[in-house]
Amino acid sequence: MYVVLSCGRFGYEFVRGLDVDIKDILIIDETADNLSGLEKEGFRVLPIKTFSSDIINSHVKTGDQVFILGDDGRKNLELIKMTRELIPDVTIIVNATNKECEDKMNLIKGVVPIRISDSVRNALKIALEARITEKKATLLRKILQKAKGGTVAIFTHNDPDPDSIASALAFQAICESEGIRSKIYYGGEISHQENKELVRLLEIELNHIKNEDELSIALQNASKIVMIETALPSENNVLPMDIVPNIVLDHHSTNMDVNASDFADIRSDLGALSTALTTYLQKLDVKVDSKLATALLYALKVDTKSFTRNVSSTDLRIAAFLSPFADEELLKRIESPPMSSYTMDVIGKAIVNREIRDGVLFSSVGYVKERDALPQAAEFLLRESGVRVVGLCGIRGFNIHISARSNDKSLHLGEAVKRAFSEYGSAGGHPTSAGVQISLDRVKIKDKSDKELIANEVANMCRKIFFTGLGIDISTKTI
Ligand SMILES: [Mn+2]
Repeated sequence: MYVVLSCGRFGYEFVRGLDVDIKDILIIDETADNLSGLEKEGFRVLPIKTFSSDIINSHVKTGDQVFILGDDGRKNLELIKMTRELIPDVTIIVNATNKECEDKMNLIKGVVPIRISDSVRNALKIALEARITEKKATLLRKILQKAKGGTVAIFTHNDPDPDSIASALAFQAICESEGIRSKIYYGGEISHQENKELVRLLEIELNHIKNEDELSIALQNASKIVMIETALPSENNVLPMDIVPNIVLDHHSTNMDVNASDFADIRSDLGALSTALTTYLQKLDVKVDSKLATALLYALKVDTKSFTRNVSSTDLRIAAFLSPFADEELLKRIESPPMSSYTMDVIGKAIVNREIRDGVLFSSVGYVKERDALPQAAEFLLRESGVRVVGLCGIRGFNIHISARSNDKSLHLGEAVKRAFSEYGSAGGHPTSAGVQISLDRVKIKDKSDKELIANEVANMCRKIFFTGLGIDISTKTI
């Protein structure tokens, strides 16, 4: 049996939500008026004047599940005590109306306090959010209708990451469902192996803007300009500074004013922009196919570090929505892309040449044919136990490249590398990954045709700067 002692404002909804046969629920309350509705719905009710030991004794038995759902926390506490004295080992779920009551109730064994008011507030919040998204989605549809006949130009940020690629893809799907042509543009390059694999496996069509001419053609042909995961023209995107985009969608907060002529939605409450785009897809009834779902889910995973960082309840809800549509096999292949045999060779060389001092690993591989091999090898080297920072140096064309990786939380690798190398070339990056590029002219070598000599000189120079820059003493020999 389920016995409800006192119902309160939200208790009625709570009772209706219980996933049990309603004939097994008995509701006893001092407010008789409220009970008639429940009685009509088939619940067993018992209106009383006031709670007493007699009433509890004759209606509650050991083994019953007791709910105390009144609005008055102190009264609920008294009811707990009264019930407990008569039936010591009954479990009681109780409405803790405030923190003070909750703390007191938590001290009593077998009592589970809940904050019904918080649940209601959350439900209201979700309902309100849904309403706002619906309004925004309708507005977006209206705006896009005006772009019919032309091509919507969707711009991601430079070196697009999975979140911007998936979000752009979702925006394209919205355009498509409205019967509008669109093209996705990006500047910089698609760098990580995983990102390349995402684009390749899902056959995503992205247009690379390589120069001013290509940009002006793209802009001339655009009926609407959309910015995805980037909010300010010219900042980390190919758009000119003086342009006002029609639509801006981002999830990074910015101190600057976001300027959009038609529509802007900056969702800094979300872990990934893909979450926001998925809610638009839902509201606009756009079909989410397996390709799109896979891209969006992968983006969500990357941006939230597999749901461990910056993740909101909305992100989780959207992930749950996407996962049945996503292609698990494809997702796996994107996450661990195959390594080329060339990269394997570079890794082999990097392992042989490595030197480790105080958890800092430096290695050098001389001339490389594929630049991507360096970051992949650097990442691999970081897996060695005890290693916290990796610097891997290679030469490509007329430039020296260093890929650096770190798992040391007390270090900002990008800053460290910048301090060490900025006087030689360009250097910098993120807390856990960084890069350096130095022109070969900076290395003083007599015989410029002797590649082996050049590689040795470069390795010696970079080794010294790297170790010293990270505060490692290189005067002593290592074994
Ligand atoms: Mn993102």
